[in-house]
Amino acid sequence: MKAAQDNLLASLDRDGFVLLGNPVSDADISELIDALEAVRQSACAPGMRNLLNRCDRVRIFALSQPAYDIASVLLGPGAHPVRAILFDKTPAANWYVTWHQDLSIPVKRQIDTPGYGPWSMKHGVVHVQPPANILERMVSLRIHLDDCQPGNGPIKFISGSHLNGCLDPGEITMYKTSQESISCPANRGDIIAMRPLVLHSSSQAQIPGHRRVLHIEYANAELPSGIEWAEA
Ligand SMILES: O=C(O)CCC(=O)C(=O)O
Repeated sequence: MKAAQDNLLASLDRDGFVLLGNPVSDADISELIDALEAVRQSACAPGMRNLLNRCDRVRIFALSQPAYDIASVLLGPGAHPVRAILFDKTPAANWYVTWHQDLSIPVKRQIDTPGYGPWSMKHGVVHVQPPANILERMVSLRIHLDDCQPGNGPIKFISGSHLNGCLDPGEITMYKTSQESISCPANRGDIIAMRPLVLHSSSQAQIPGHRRVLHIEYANAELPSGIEWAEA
């Protein structure tokens, strides 16, 4: 058990992502889908935000086995969920994302502090870009609610790109041109754990249908100067 946990953490630390095969039961996936579809307002949007607030089932899931245990293994005791987003690709919203790192965190209010910024507002929640050492104390779990095969626009990663902090556009280009990306298909019930700083992107789906991924971010870092984590 301890050896398996060490291996998981070693892969995440080396590559910036790791696939966990099928830790979520079919019953939990079905319940999540039902709860998410009940709060969904538009089939044309690429996803839904603020799900820790908007969907009780997501909040309960984020705080229970297996998700909470995995986050605790990867971040240590004190890990807590801070943001949950549903990403879906459908014929009506068949989007792609270019190579990027996830650089902003949700907080309760703006308190100007050296090293923190820019500040922004996303769907009514204050966000800020913290220093890299805060993002290094975070992990995102991508819970696959549908099979996501090569034709469904799976996420791609550039392995090891999380090891050099927040990258500028020149550094991102350097990674893109000098390193092969790794596409990460997954099945319903699988979880991909990723560091926010690993470069990731995804293409449009070639096969129409749902590609629902519940993305839950966990943190285990104190913020300075009275800045407080929000739950979004
Ligand atoms: O689900 C995807 O394809 C990528 C989503 C994304 O850009 C992100 O997690 O920041």
